[in-house]
Amino acid sequence: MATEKGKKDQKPDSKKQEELDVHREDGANEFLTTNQGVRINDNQHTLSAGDRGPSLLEDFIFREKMTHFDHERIPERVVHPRGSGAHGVFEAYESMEKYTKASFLSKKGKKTPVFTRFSTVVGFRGSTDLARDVRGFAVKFYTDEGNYDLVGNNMPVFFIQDAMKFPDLVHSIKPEPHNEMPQATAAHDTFWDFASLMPEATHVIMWILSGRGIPRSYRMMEGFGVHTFKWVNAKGKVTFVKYHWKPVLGTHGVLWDEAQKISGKDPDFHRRDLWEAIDSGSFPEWELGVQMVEEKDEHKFDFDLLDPTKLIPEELVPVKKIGKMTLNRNPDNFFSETEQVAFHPGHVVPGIDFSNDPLLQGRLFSYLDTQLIRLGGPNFHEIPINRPRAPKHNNQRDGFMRQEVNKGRVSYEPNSIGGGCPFQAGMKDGGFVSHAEKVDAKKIRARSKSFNDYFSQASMFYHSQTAAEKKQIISAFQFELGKVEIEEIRKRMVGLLTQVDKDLAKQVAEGLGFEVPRGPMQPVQRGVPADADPKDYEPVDVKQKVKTDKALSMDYTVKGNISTRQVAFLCSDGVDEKSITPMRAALLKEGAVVKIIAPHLGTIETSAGNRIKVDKSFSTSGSVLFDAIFVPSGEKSIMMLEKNAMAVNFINESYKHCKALAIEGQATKLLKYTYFGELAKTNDLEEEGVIIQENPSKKFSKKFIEAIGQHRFWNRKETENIPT
Ligand code: HDD
Repeated sequence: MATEKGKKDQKPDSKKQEELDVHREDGANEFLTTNQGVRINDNQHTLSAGDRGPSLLEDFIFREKMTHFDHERIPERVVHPRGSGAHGVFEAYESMEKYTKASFLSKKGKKTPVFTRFSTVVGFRGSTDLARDVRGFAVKFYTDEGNYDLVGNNMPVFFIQDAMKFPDLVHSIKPEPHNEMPQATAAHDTFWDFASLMPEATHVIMWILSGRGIPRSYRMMEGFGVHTFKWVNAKGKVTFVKYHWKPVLGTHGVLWDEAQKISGKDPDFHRRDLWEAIDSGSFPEWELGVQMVEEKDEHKFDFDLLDPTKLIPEELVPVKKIGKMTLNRNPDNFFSETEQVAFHPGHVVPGIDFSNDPLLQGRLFSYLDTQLIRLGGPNFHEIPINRPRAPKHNNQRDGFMRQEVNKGRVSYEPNSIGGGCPFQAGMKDGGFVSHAEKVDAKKIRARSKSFNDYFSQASMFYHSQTAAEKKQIISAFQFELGKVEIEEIRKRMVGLLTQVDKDLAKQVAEGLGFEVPRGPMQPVQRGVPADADPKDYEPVDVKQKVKTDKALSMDYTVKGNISTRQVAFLCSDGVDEKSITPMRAALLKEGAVVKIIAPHLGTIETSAGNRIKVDKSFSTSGSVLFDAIFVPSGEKSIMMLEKNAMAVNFINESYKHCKALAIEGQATKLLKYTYFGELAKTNDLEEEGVIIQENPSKKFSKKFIEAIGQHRFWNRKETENIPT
């Protein structure tokens, strides 16, 4: 629930918000009514013949209520059904007029309202946030020239090169059709069967099996437009662009063991995290960046700019930051806003155009089409969250649930009766004109051979990872392929991995209990058209200029900011106030969130006899829901915690998951129950984020804050052997 304080902190400062205000409904201090506005006297009983008799058909109040309820559900999105959204604002850093005539990018400081929805792809609406998956990152800009939707993901590349394969991809990754299992995961035979036959998917698979597939927070993930788009300036000059969203808090992930446990402890972890951050006034921010390529340079790369399985390494084309998005208001109603928002890559404004990426071209059909079934007809643009801020006038009429009351006799064009209105807009009046690209070609079903390099960027991605990141990818493959029942599929997939990195393939194979298949790869039965020459579809090995790109490693991200990081204080009765108070003050000053975790809810008594409120008990919480753990001093408190298996487990698990830990004063007695207690006797664990302090000192909290700012200590040794 939004606190009153939180609500006040949220900023309804945009024109779009004012427009939504007209539609917002609030029952506070009002009478309960029917949908026709008739006040209801009894909302407890149906109308019946006597108090023990049958119900009467004439009960219009019951029938209306029940009918509405019976029709409450709409189809969930065919992909990306589970998501969370928020309102916000985009502010341009500078004019980009030289490259695009899009008005929302035309002036430094220009503000445009936005609505952004993040999502997982595979799981149903009620599934868990921490599934290993791609995350959707869709932004609707309510610009003064109409709505512009940037419908991206948290990974810059996609599974397939042609939209024709999208239904196959989605069918393979969704729960299997005979028994609808498993939920929200790619770890099953049909997906890996498909992936092992579609070598073009290898690159994105490397991303999904890295920490990017299990983000710490929606607020801590990058976003990408994926395709190459076109920007067009007022003179008609084209620049190719790739979009990047860079989170101000950095890009961070969790461990797979942690992700699985979070899914049990709090399946709404990302949803709650986004909601609470906005509610508390810690507004999430992303900078929008673009990689720009002049039209004449379209063919200067080792890969095809139209191929959505390729990225442009930042080493080759740097990302220019052009603005910032701040999400500053939670929706008032999940269904009306987050569920009914309809994104479409075809919602563009003058100055933005499409490239010929065959995946993008197919998307331009799919999104409008899907809203027709999902939102029940052609008038979904009239739903408040979808309405443009820019004036809208045309001759489209009628259809289910039409809300607009169009005046006049005219609903056609040209007309003389309506004075020719509404008019077509010339370019100077902002009329959209498609980029006049010259196309002179035969009508064929084929793909350019420039798309046939399937592995070199997958290798670049893998080789750009740190040792700890590589380890995580290897175990992710062992897990995912370990869930596959048909051995031939596992082997075929490992065969593909040999093309990425021989050692990767070897280690994955070891975990699966077989040797890397020797000799040439088995013939790939991948999608080759019936009469085509399979040779035309053979992977080609292109030596990329860029072998590694540090932007691909999450270790390279922004660090040091602990704002909104969740810190658990493990306490019990008798906790030392002198230990808690300065640490809490220091953390709050940096914007962190402190939660008191104790054996029971209610309050605990400090050693000074004061009572402090407990936020969560051990049984309703868990270390996986926190970024860092502090165990304050206090003799009696520690005596109670050492007998509490959940408390000791909390500490061990945090250590296992490479989190910052601070242990002060008498709390050091707990060390003997931990898996790192012995190590701490001989080694200084500070470098690894474990701050142990016998006596209070000012530097203590500083060191802890610095450790939390590192996010995780992935190089901590032998953590996987810690049983929790
Ligand atoms: Fe898609 C939803 C992102 C390829 C067809 N897609 C959807 C959403 C996101 C993406 C973020 C959720 C939007 C929301 O929050 O409502 N999709 C992508 C990206 C892709 C991509 C980044 C590749 C670069 N998608 C893609 C293809 C097709 C679709 C190739 C079909 C040809 N996507 C859809 C859809 C969805 C959708 C079926 C389901 C719900 C919706 O559109 O509104 O039309």
